[in-house]
Amino acid sequence: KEIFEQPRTVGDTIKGYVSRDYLLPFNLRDFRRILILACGTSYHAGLVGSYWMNKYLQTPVEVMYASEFRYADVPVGERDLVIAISQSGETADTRYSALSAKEKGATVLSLVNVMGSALDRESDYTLYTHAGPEIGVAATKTFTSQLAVLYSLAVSHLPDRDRFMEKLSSVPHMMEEVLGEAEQIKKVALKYANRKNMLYLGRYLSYPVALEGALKLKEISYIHAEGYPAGEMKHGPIALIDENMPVLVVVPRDRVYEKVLSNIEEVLTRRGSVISVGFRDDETLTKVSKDLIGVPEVDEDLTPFLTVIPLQLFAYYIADHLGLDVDQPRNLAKTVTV
Ligand code: F1P
Repeated sequence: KEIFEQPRTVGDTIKGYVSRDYLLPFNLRDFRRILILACGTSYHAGLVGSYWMNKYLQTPVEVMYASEFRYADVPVGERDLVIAISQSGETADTRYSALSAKEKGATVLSLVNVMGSALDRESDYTLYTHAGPEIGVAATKTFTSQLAVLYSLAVSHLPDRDRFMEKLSSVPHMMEEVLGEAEQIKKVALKYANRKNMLYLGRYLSYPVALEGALKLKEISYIHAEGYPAGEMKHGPIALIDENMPVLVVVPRDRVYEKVLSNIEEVLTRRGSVISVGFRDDETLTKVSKDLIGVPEVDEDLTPFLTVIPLQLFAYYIADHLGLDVDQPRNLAKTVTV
């Protein structure tokens, strides 16, 4: 249900940012550095956000797992902006990382879904995702709403910002189109329901999407899945590939498209089978993939909004087929407060 709500929740989130209801009293470019801290799915959203910010802000942006930041002696100071991302606003690692950065003089801007949550109260500034309550333990709809806010932030200072926001406003409609393909995605997913391992690959903006897809499969289907930057494959994971290793590749036609095609060739040479998530009607992909899940063609910046949906559904349909509780997966808590 939450996966299917995304066109509305992303639309609700975008509205306030398009109309400039949520204005920050500072410019992101005034900071020496931006440090994004988060856990789990929120971390993956932060990673996508960092690519957008690097592209449009020209301010150094780093992303770290909050659980690592807490113990890593990262120097932080007054000219740093910490963006702490958390659906619940209660995740202990994210909260305590933000608090320690604040004590050292950094400005803390939190991005939360739950108004009045601890992180909301403890931060200097808060921006909200308007995704509504998320009951499923595995985060889905908050991921795409977090993306919407991060994109809005990355382009907020641009003279032609309105043009970028207009493009963002077209996303919910395109998400509907992807969800309209749910039955086809289900058919593909069920072919892989009995697998024990999967590899998810992507480059550039599709790399965090691959990480997120693999996390969803682990969380709700209990299938071992590894997300990896496609270009790093030859530095190790390529050894895993044989006819028993399905490789899901996130490959929209973007600046790294040709590169990823050559990564797909590397997989095929080793008899791996490729499931690709790319633009529909991509004839080259049809030829090299065992299965192609197509999404509408979109500006490369916005591809993560669309390509993540088939990955969420892929994990969901497999988990459901295996008779697993998709909302309450074993061993997981919605909010990790210790
Ligand atoms: C972070 C998170 C979720 C994950 C699970 C455990 O939560 O890792 O992404 O799906 O629910 O916690 P949050 O800080 O975004 O609330």
